Amino acid sequence: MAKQRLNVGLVGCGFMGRAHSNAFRQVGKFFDLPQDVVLKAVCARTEATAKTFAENWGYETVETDWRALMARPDIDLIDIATPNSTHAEIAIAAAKAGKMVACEKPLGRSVAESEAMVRAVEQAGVANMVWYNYRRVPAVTFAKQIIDEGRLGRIFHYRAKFLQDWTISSELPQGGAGLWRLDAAVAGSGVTGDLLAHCIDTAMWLNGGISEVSAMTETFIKQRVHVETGKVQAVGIDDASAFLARFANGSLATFEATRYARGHKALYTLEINGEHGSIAWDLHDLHRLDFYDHGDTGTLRGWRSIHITDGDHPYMKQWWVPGLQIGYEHSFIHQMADFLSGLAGTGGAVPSFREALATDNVTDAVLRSARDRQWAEVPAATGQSAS
Ligand code: SOE
Repeated sequence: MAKQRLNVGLVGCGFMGRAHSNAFRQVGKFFDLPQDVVLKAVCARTEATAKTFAENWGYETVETDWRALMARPDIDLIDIATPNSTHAEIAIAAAKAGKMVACEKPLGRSVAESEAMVRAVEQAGVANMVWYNYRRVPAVTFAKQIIDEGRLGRIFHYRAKFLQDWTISSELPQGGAGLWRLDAAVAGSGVTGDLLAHCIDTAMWLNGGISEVSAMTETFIKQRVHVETGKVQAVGIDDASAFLARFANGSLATFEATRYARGHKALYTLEINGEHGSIAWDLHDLHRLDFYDHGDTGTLRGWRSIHITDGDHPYMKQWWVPGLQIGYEHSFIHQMADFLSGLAGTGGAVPSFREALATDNVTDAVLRSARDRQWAEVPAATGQSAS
């Protein structure tokens, strides 16, 4: 039977535009899905950029204004891989045009933007997802299975860190390609929305909703030249952010993210301690899950490091033979595979816009708490999916 075609219109040609395009190209080759993903159009502000990108990845056509994609009947899914300040406008226009929407994280720059985006996709009834890709690293998905099977028992502690060091130099400007992450007007926030958002998404997926937080943030370099104005301007983002949290299930947590941890490039780690066992995971060794089972015979008890490369491990039978590893880019492919199988009603789930809003409610409470120097409540999370 001929497969349905799902025509993608990508907006944005940076790091995430490449990660998403790779997922679109690979997903149908490794997963048996009811749709064929077609790279229909790519949009960038300059034609030359769009054309070079289109030639490299195999997009059929190019646009230089994303609005043109909305008017095209041959586009089914709008994929947003642009800086945060453009997410809301593009997503809302896409929903109004009846397109499915996939959006890079975080959803909006603020809760208000994210709520408007949720309203738009829900009113239009269009499929939607946010690229919180780390859920789809097989070891992290396997951690979810272990927790859901009750192997850890009651959870007492959740600990997560996301450490980088790429903004330590005061010579680094703010604004422009990549460096828009340092410009609060474009990014919304600093490491809270960029890095902690990943940790929070994974945490709530694994351990349920977060009810309150107590945070501190710091901007170590308070002025930087702005690429667009050429002037030295105040830096409005948080360079580092750390918070204590209580989950709705009673467990306690600590979270930390920074771009000033010299020597760490992208060290995302998490550890969960429960009544019967613990698990730990580290992005630098992403194909391993460390597991401690208190039910083991006393003399043999100890942390085991499970190589998540067996055909029985999540997603792994789609890849190579047992023992051979996969990497970062595969998490995006898995997310696309789940999105497509979810569309076909065969299960699978992704973080929807509504779930991503729950993450934004936490990051918003983190920034509020840091500003007010007191505990902040998180509005009740709704819509966290079970898978
Ligand atoms: C920032 O350096 C960044 O690229 C984030 O924007 C991504 O979401 C994260 O996965 C890696 O780090």
